[in-house]
Amino acid sequence: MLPFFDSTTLVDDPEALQARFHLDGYVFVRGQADTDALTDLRRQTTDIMTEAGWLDPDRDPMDAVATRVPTVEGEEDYHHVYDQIQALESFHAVAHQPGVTRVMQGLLGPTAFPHPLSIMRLVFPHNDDWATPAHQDHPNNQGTPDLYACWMPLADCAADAGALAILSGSHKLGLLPLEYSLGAGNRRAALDERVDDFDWVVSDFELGDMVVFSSLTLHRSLGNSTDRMRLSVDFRFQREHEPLTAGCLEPHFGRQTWDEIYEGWSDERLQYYWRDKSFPIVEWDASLHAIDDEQHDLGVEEKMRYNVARAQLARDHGWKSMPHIDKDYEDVRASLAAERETSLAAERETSRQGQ
Ligand SMILES: O=C(O)CCC(=O)C(=O)O
Repeated sequence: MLPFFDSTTLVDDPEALQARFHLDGYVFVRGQADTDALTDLRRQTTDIMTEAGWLDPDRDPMDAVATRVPTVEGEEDYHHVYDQIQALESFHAVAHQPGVTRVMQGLLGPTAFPHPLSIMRLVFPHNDDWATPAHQDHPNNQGTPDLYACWMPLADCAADAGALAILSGSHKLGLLPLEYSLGAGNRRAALDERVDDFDWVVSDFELGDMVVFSSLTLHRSLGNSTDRMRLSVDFRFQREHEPLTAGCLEPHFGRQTWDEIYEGWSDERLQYYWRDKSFPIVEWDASLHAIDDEQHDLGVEEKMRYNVARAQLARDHGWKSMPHIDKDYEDVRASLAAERETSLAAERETSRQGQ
């Protein structure tokens, strides 16, 4: 895979930065985010994970070495931890750091602001079936076409540690249809032969680096072949006075209210800050996110296979499993045993008739 084009030297030249963004559908810049703040956030995040028993107690928690079966968005084990992370002031504060604001205002102009919907990804190793598939953000977020995502890891993140890759120039393809996929969002873009005209690009990230991409740019995560979790944050920005869908103003997954999240925060400027801004709220169009029944059925099958593989992984490592994946494991084993019994009976009948 080719490396990112490095736009760090363009940060003080908004016109050149924007030109690069419009050419490639992304910019990658090094060393812009405050590394102390990111390290502090990583410490608080790994403390929560340690408390939940996710991490190897014999290793430095900051290494985030996982010792449990991978759990993913949508599962209670995941949300038990993620709900606590959602309430961290230091997490939401990253989107407002001066270094981040500088890049985002360079790209979007002086009214650029982050959506309060802030996302952290807790990506397990040994879990490449769940790597984020190639997709565009527009079907999820909708609203203004000039909605840009800013992705950064919470530690150095080599490409093979699950970094985010970009299909350079792919924003020019327009909006692509969707298919079911395992991985964050459960949707992938249906790629056609036109993508062969573009190159996937990625680089080893160092703490403080970020990649910013448009809501039509295809992006995906690479597999994580380390023993560490890949922890990263992604925030979405837009200009004032441009349309926005209501979901972008809610906490990720909507499991808590902002009042619950803000309990105990010290900086009031980070709370409800968007209420002073002006933008039209537009309907979220469910048809842009829909997949057909056949894709749904394929999804159920894929999820079942994934659960069986995870239940097997838990058994191989002696890790505690999760009831719903154990159930899929037992169901699949029972149906395989029944199939085997039926075919043995058929074989017995055939050989009896042949005697
Ligand atoms: O970090 C990931 O794996 C997914 C990130 C992503 O898809 C995004 O920021 O839009």
